[in-house]
Amino acid sequence: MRILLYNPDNGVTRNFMPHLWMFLLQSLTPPGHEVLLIDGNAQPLDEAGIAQYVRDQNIALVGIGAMTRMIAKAYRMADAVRAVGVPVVMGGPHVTEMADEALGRAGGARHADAVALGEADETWPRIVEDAAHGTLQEIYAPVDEFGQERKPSLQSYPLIPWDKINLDQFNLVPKMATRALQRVGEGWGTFRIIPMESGRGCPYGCEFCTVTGFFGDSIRFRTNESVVNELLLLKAQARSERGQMAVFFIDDNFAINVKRTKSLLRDIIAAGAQVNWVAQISANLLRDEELIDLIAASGGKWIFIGMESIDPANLAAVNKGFNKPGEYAVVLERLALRNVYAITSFIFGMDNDTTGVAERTLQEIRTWPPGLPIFGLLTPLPATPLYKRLEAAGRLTRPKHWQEFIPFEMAHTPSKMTIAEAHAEVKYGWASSYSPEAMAQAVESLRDKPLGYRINIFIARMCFRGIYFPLMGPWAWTKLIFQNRRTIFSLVRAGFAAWRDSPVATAPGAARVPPPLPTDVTGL
Ligand code: B12
Ligand code: SF4
Repeated sequence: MRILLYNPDNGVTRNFMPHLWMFLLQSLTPPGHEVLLIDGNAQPLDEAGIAQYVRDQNIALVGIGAMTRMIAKAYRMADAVRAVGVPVVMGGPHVTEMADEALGRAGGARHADAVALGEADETWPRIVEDAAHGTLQEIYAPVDEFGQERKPSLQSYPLIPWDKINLDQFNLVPKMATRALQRVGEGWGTFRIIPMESGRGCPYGCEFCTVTGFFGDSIRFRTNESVVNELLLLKAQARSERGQMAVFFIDDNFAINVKRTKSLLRDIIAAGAQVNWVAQISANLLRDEELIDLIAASGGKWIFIGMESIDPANLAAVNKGFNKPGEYAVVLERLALRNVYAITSFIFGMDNDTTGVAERTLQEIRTWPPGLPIFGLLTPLPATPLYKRLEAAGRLTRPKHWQEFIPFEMAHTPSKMTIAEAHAEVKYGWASSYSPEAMAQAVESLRDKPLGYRINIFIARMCFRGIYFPLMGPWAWTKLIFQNRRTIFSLVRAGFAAWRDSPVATAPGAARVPPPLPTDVTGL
């Protein structure tokens, strides 16, 4: 049987990284079936396109996974597939919470023939076999023989054959530059960010988060050996194509068990399996200096920190009182000392927020080492404690906000400001943090660091800006480059100065050698 796994795009931004679930389920598919993957972020498709593809490729089962914000598109694509007579199974965080909606039991249209609830590692092989025999059930739940919910162990994690998967659609280097860049430094013909999990689960239960409900508070880890082997495979693959590979450890809280994280990082270092990596770690777990040393030594470059707010009252209200705004600066300084930087995520529209919250937050941010601040709005995702609280209080203005997804738009009324004011705060946060002046300031604040770090922060900022101000075409990029021409010029000038003073430039025949790209240019 030929199976298509499809992840819709969100219609706003392009994801820089493929979705792990597709590769994982592909690896867990029983033998005898062929699995094709389409990530809508890399290969955009519309309803007619997917219907045509399914017919042309003789697909017998389509699996669709989506977060809440992509679910409306996911349903439209599922409808198009079902209209050509091919069954659809859906999975992921949204349909796990809203299975009746997907199955048409909540008063609306039916979009899926079957729904996989929760983690599908153990149910997927059964789904495939049932589909092959024409006996697809409506609901697949991960339960044991007593009907109790069962969380898959990650101890026997499958090998994802990254070296055999065609990853062309996820190469971030433009095709036309591949040949030339293969010859630069260690090779930059390809650059991919690969999602990898080392563990699952987070017990903290922040009010707005789906994770504790979905993955449960049972924390599970892969073996160190399995993670290290996957890193070695990726490293070898990058070397063989004269390209670069970075890893995003998508664990919800990569250091949730600090002892285990340290042991993993030590094993990575011992095996020489370092690649540049990014991971999500909550600020309270970054108090440990030894952990930060190991992060830096094992290739860690960016740490995503869910700071959410600089107001302790806000944090307490969403059950995230373990975040201590007073220690944010110290944590960031400690990371920066080891040349590790932070993606700092903030939420506006929280119950204690008043107008001016963006500027107050920015005043703090400006005192920190440069990083990548991102701003969002408090969003009641289905089945979260936040959703239930707002629903009970009658504060949801768009209770089914996912049916008509509008980016950066609230679905409930904040307590101390209007919805429009909250939107204006987010806009202000992005515009001020990613203006040409702010970019120049971030680069300038690293003047004592090697050039690679300055280029790194600049490129990362240009890309992150695209989350709020989508950079969808060459014109948008040209305009952005023009606006930031002074910073770009200063970096190019510094690059040539460094090259001119280097021993390479003064060696005989040096004029024919292109300046090497500074190592760590992407930082990722
Ligand atoms: C990595 C990640 C991202 C990446 C992007 C995704 C990517 N390319 O991987 C980045 C950092 C960009 C990101 C951004 C956002 N994310 Co995010 N992200 C994650 C994270 C941490 C890991 C996802 C993952 O790969 N998990 C591991 C895999 C194995 O698990 P999984 O995807 O759930 O798949 C399993 C099952 O769900 C099931 N399954 C999934 N799909 C399918 C399909 C079929 C057919 C079947 C049978 C089974 C199945 O089987 C899999 C194996 O068990 C999750 C949290 C989490 N732990 O999952 C949040 C999470 C998915 N993100 C979330 C959110 C809210 C966002 C943002 C909206 C945040 C924001 N405010 O900006 C943005 C939006 C991004 C966008 N594209 O629009 C929420 C989604 C909640 C929801 N109800 O939709 C999550 C759950 C975190 C949370 N705090 O609640 N995210
Ligand atoms: S710490 Fe992060 S993953 Fe854990 S519950 Fe809170 S927001 Fe979710």
